Amino acid sequence: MSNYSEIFSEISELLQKGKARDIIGSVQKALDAGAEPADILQNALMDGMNIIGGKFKRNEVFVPEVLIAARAMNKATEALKPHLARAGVQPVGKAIICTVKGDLHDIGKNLVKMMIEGKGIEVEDLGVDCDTQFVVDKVRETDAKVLCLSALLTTTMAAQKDVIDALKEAGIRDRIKVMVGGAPVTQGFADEIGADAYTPDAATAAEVCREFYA
Ligand code: B1M
Repeated sequence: MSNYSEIFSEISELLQKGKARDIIGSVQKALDAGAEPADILQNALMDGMNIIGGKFKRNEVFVPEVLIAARAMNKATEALKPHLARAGVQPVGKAIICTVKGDLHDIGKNLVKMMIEGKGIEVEDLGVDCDTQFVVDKVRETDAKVLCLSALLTTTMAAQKDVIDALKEAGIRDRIKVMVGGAPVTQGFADEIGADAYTPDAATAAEVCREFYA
């Protein structure tokens, strides 16, 4: 049991309730009390995010609650970032995320991004309606290990295949793991287009993504 379990529980609960303003004060309180930044990230913030992720998966909380918790997580990690950098805590690796060409839906993508960040992975968000060649160029330019493609429309699912085909054509398919998801996407579709993983929700996406950095 950590010496800081009381303040860590307080931070975890504030995160779950999405109290973005209060959480910064509590993170500072933990730092002032001598808690290690990495310990705060792992045992307070990620703990809260994992609890919310589990509840979301079981339909015990819904999108608005997850979004406000994610916003609180963002605020708290921003406050913690300079201390983490000083303590030499490096992200475990990098991932890229985007919504594919022709598709403007980004709520699910943003949730997946937050959950993956909650696992200590740095995520470059390319946004929505991402041109296939733009995504391929990004993969070539960065050392990201995982590419996450979101599609919400039956008409834009095909663009996930386009990205995988274009990566093959560019000769860089084996450089990156491709994860696909979004409401119309299925495991069968993912297998058909040669994706490395399909996950139905943000919490599972983060779990599976983290496994690629083992
Ligand atoms: Co759109 N839309 N929409 N829409 N919209 C849907 C998707 C639709 C199902 C509604 C319906 O008809 N019942 C339908 C698609 C039908 C189909 O193709 N099967 C639809 C349509 C038709 C359209 C337009 C064409 C409407 C029109 O203009 N005629 C248009 C298309 C615009 C475009 O993209 N080019 C359009 C526009 C919009 C808005 C802009 C108004 C808005 C988007 C706002 C935004 O995202 N900023 C919108 C919305 C909000 C929806 C609904 C209502 C909600 C989507 C959402 O955010 N869900 C949606 C109906 C519905 O789903 N009930 C609908 C919440 C979100 C958390 O879930 O995105 O599924 P979701 O993400 C989940 C998982 O799928 C998964 O994790 C997330 C969290 O667990 N996941 C991944 C997502 N990406 C992942 C990636 C992964 C792994 C998991 O790994 C890489």
